[in-house]
Amino acid sequence: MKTLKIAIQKSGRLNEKSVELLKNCGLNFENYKSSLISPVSNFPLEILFLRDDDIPEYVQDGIADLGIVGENVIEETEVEVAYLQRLGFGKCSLKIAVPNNNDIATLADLNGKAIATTYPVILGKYLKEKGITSDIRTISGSVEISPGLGLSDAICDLVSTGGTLKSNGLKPFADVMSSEAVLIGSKGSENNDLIQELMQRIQSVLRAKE
Ligand code: PRT
Ligand code: ZN
Repeated sequence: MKTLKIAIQKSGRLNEKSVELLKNCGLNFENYKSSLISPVSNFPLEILFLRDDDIPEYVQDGIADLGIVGENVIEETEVEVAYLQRLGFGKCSLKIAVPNNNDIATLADLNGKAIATTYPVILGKYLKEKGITSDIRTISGSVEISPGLGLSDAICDLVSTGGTLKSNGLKPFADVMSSEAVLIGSKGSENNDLIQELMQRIQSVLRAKE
């Protein structure tokens, strides 16, 4: 039978929980930080360690059969993949936040305002749906310092505890999307017997945690 490939984050917020989940499924593999690919010794599976941003496309293109990644990354990259299972970790929400002292009171007040984000696709769709026209400024990181530097009037970024917003003098203003880590597969992958087997193991690990 063909060996499956699953792509997980190499390092970062989802790495540890992804590795833990696979190990709890009874899969034996080495988790060397230096290797990009690790064979599983007791299941026809290889684990690919990647930047999270690359995971949706690898799965869409069938280079990996499965992937574990945040819903926010899937939505932003606009790929066609099958959502197989919500995994209950990596929970956060994408929010618009504004400086504590500001004159933005309603969504309509964002018209004509500059919003800094690393999520221009999701934010663009959200604003369009609400009939708002803002100037979306795409930056690659440290979004929270942008209003303080005078680079934007608001931001749109992921929030979990809210501590980062607070320490940068910002407050949450609108919820754009909520997100958690999910198992995705290439289109049609639901029908593969090995994937079914793996999904059953994942589901029983998740049930045991409830
Ligand atoms: O290197 P690579 O590209 O793989 O990783 P990355 O740096 O792009 O992503 P990483 O590891 O930071 O996050 C991976 C995924 O974790 C995200 O895509 C989300 O699905 C999920 N996640 C959950 C979060 C957070 N919580 C989170 N709080 N991702 C980022 N943050 C950041 C946020 O951007 C902000 O800077 O944490 C800060 C806010 O946190 P609080 O707790 O202060 O609110
Ligand atoms: Zn990333």
